[in-house]
Order: sequence, then C-alpha cells, then structure tokens
Amino acid sequence: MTVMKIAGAQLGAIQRADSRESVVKRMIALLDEAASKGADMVVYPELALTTFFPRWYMEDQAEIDFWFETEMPNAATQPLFDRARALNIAITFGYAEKTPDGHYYNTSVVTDRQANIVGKYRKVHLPGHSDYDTERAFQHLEKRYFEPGDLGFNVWRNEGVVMGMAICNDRRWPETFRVLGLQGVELVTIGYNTPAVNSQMNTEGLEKRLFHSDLSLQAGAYQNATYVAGIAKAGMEDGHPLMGGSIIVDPDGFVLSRAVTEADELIIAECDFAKCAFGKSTIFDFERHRRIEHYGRITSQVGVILEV
Ligand code: ING
Repeated sequence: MTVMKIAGAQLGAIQRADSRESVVKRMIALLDEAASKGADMVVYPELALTTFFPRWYMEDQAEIDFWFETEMPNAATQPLFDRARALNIAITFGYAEKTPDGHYYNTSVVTDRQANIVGKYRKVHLPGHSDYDTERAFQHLEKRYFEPGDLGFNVWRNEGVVMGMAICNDRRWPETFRVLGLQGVELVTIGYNTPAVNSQMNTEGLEKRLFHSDLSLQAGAYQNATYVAGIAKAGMEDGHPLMGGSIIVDPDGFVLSRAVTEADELIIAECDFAKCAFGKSTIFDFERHRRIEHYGRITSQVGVILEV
C-alpha cells in the first residue's frame, strides 16, 4: 500500500485588488515549503486564485466573468504547474471555471506528480442565494454565479491512491462522502472559503463554525474510512472575515494536523493509506452491512415530507 506526505496549503486573505499572479507566487512559496518538508501532494483551498467574489453583488456579465478562468492551466497558473512538475509534487486547487460553451462552475482539479490534470470536480452543493438579500449582513451569491456541478462525485487512482474531491459546502452533506466512500475513496480533498460569521445569525461565532467544519470533515473521514484534507482560504478579505481551521484527518476521524493561523500556512501529515483497509473491511464494510432497501428516501426525496 501507498504512503504519502499530504500537505495542506492554507491561504490567507486574497483582496479583491490582488492579482492572480501575486496569489500564484504565494502558492508557489507554499509548494516550495512543502517540498522542503518532503510532501508528495499539496492541497489548496476553494477559489484559490481570487478573493471570495460571491460576497459581491454584480449584474454586469463582464464584471462577473473577470473572476472566471476559461482554461486551465493558463498564463497566470502555468508557473504553479511548472513548479509542481519540477518538484514532482501532485497538487489540487479550486477556481471559478467558465466552460467554452458558457457554463459557470465552482471547480477543482487534481494533478499527478508531473502536473497532468487527472481529475476535475464541479461543486454540487451551492450555498447561499441568487438575488441580493437585504436581510443578510453580507451576501453569499454562489447560487447566482455558479451552476450546480454536472460531473457528480468521482474518484481517480492517482499516484497509487484512490482520491476524490469535494468543495466547501459539500462537506456538510454526508451524501458527498458516502458516494465517494462507495467508490473506495482513500483521500478526499476539500478546499473551503467559510465566512467566520453567519450572515443571518450574528450570534453564531467563530467557535461554533470551526466546530461544525471539524465535525463534518471528521465524520466524513470516519464513516467512510478515508483520509480527508479540509483546507481553508482564511483571513480578512476587504473587511470580510473567512475562518481558518484547515485540518488533515485520518480514517479513524482523528485530526493529524491543524492550522493555527488565518494566514498562508502549511500543514502536513504522513498518510499511510493501508490504514483505510481496516475500517473498510469491518465496521464500514458497506457490502456486508448496508441495507439499501431502507434508504430510498435519500435519492427519491429532496426535502422533508412530514407524514406524522
Ligand atoms: N461557504 C460556506 C460553507 O459551507 C456556509 C457557506 C457557511 C454554509 C456556514 C453554512 C454554514 O462552508 C462555502 N463557500 O460553501
């Protein structure tokens, strides 16, 4: 079985005025640090190239399109791919994708050690809203700017490890992890941009939001006997705080490494993927234990139906 040193490259704030080139320089600095620590793979956050622009209400399509990439790699990100190839390190990161036929997704890609893109994921669970919401302390317009992902939840055998991707809000839905778990996933990488405060409940503080992020990531890991890397974009972006809390979790749900700042920060953990086998062959041997005849509501029903 494979052992890999997985690094999480948490990013600090990216201001609206920051260029992609300046961000890629920061990403390469984290990549170099990861290489110095013997990392085999680096996990970057959701929407890693720009500020979290869904907090801004925009109507002009050209203004919206500014935040999207039409090809990957591209001029701004090629230096990152080149450096990763030179260092023989696999990477995964998120970005806003505009497809040639005009579709808009919150996307992440994963590469092998030679910087070849081996997998793409488009965020399925889009939180927030589509129109300007006067009731909110700040906007969260992912439903306005992105379409729900059309690729589903898939895995790839990359560098000898069965890897899957999810993005941010996906981690809060157990279906995400279970669909990957049913494909034998051994490492789920999840970048996130999570506001440090709730736009609809200002009494919900950072501690509770960090707890919910940990809970979601640890539960997903344990209940599917997989490693999980949840990596944040953190810090104050144009006056809007994003929480940190990046962690790498083992197949028993234990946190192996945790970020302690809200800045650019590398966390790292040695992952022995043989450790996934025990859970997958005992308590979470899905073939032996699951009773799908009782699970019909999960795919036949969207919302709650009160029958009592
Ligand atoms: N952000 C947040 C997330 O799911 C959110 C939105 C925060 C939803 C807290 C519910 C509670 O972490 C993104 N980008 O999905």
